[in-house]
Amino acid sequence: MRQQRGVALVTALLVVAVATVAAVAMATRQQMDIRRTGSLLHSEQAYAFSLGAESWARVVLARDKRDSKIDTLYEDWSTQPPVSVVEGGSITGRILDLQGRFNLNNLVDGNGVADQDAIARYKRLLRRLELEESLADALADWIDSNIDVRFPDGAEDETYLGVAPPYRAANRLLADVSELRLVKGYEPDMIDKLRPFVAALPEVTPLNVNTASAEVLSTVAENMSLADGKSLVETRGEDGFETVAKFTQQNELSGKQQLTTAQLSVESDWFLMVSEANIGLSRARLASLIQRTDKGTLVIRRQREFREPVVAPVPEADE
Ligand SMILES: [Ca+2]
Ligand SMILES: [Ca+2]
Repeated sequence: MRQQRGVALVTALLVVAVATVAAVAMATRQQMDIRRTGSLLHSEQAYAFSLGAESWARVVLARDKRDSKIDTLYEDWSTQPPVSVVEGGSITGRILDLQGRFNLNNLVDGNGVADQDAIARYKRLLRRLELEESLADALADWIDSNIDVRFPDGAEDETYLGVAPPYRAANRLLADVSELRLVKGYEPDMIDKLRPFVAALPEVTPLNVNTASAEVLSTVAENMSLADGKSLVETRGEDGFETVAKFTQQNELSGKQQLTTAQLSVESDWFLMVSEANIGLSRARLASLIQRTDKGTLVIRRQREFREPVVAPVPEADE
């Protein structure tokens, strides 16, 4: 009898214990569901805000094209970042001009044939950044359509098929600067050093001398120094060069190798809108490659993972 009571008590305790565990598990799961749904909603909201920033960029760039013939770093699209507080968080971003950078895809012409002049310019940029010139030949081979190895530093399939895991040379335009990681000789620290000065645009583009950095400007002709580049930036000032001719007439360029005006410009068609939205604990980053044409602006590509800084120093105006 005593033993039976004992068993009944143990059974009752077990039932209570199981019921408690089940109740706690249900409550915890419900709470997690609520949290998960909340963070999912926040991340969707953050992405929507990033897309909003992209639309803002397209409007600002289209308006700028109507209002001005040249593009400088002191215009609204460059100086007015859309930093703003939105419901439940904030969004920040910036429009970058990619035509003020050396376009790595300029190493080949429209037919996939290497452009010796562009390769020479790229070598000067590599030297300026204290990187090995040999990186130029390797990249030209990676992009050019043929499979002939450039002398002395080129690399085609033979090189890449010999690594583990093996792969082949792309033999077409770079899709993104990060693709450099696959090219012979390019180490991550070198790519980071190059990153602020280069772009990988889907067509051959002229360099906008009104937005290019002193480093890049000092490579447009042979035998230029970084000081020449800095002095060109100073001369250009806030107003910029009105025409390419005004730029090529500058003292820093006189007597230097002839530049073709097709390689230079005073305006830009290719931009990158980078933004970051923070809502609750969720964050969305977005980089949109925008092409500006006479007919309007087009978003050519969107990336949610990228290395470009979202908040970079806006150029200081020289008084
Ligand atoms: Ca403009
Ligand atoms: Ca090739």
